[in-house]
Amino acid sequence: MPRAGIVTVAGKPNVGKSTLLNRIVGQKLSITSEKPQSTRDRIVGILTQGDAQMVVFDTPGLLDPAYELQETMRHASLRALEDADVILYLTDAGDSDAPSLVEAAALDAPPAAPVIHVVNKTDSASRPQLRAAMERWPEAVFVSALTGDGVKELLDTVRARLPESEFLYPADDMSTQSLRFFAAELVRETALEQLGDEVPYSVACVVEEFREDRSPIYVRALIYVERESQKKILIGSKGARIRSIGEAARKKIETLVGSRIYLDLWVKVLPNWRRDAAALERLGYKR
Ligand SMILES: Nc1nc2c(ncn2[C@@H]2O[C@H](COP(=O)(O)OP(=O)(O)OP(=O)(O)O)[C@@H](O)[C@H]2O)c(=O)[nH]1
Ligand SMILES: [Mg+2]
Repeated sequence: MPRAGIVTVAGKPNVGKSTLLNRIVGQKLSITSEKPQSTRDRIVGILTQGDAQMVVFDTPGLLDPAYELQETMRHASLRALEDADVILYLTDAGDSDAPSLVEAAALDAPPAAPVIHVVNKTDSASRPQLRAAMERWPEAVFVSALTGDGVKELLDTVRARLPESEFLYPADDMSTQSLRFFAAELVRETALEQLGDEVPYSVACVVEEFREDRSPIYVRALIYVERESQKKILIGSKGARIRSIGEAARKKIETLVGSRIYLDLWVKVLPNWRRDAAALERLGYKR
């Protein structure tokens, strides 16, 4: 009997969950950033190897929500924990004071699925930090999602915990989400990279048109910000910033899709969308 199941990657913001998802599926699917709170929704990546299939859920970093968008992010993370057959709880090797999953997620009771504690970023932690983490969590699996160190061993451990089941998706599927969705995420990632500290939190992106019947493929994307002043920053002097974001994002989308893209980018103001349930729904952040 083959094995198959949902593997949920959870943890506090910025511990490397999305980097690990990408490492596991061997493709850049989930956006990553040195800025926390880059993932806002559940991201699905599928790894099928031999007679085992892992449907990996990347999740938003666990935090105490301060506004509506963060509420929907927390909701997505909690639901992915409930749906899991196996949970990978990630912490940063540099943080040997990290809370447990139950504390980080403020859960009333431990989740039903088995939890594997994964200590990430072993490549950048100091020896004393690693020693402290190993003493505190002798059962943990130590990896570097960035270099791939320890990830094969982690996958062997996960495979052994998967339930016996037929595959949940066709063996060559990479995700359940659309290219349109990933294209929008790549535009948002590029905005995260190219903008200062504050504006990215106010950026959302939606692909309104994705026409594969044209060559190059025509993609029309809207970048939403919350204020007129942010729109000015995003566009930049004589449009320099938006052109630069567009060019870098186009290259990323071309790599993902494997063909040439024409990216038509627009910036719009949607006042205070992060705190507005109707606006969130329109932007695809569903409860
Ligand atoms: N040195 C090192 N850096 C890493 C590793 N894994 C992730 N990072 C870096 O840590 C930062 C955050 O990585 P992400 O994968 O975006 O983290 P995340 O947990 O998905 O973050 P949120 O989605 O914001 O919760 C990025 O700058 C990554 O390059 C690792 O194993 N080693
Ligand atoms: Mg992430």
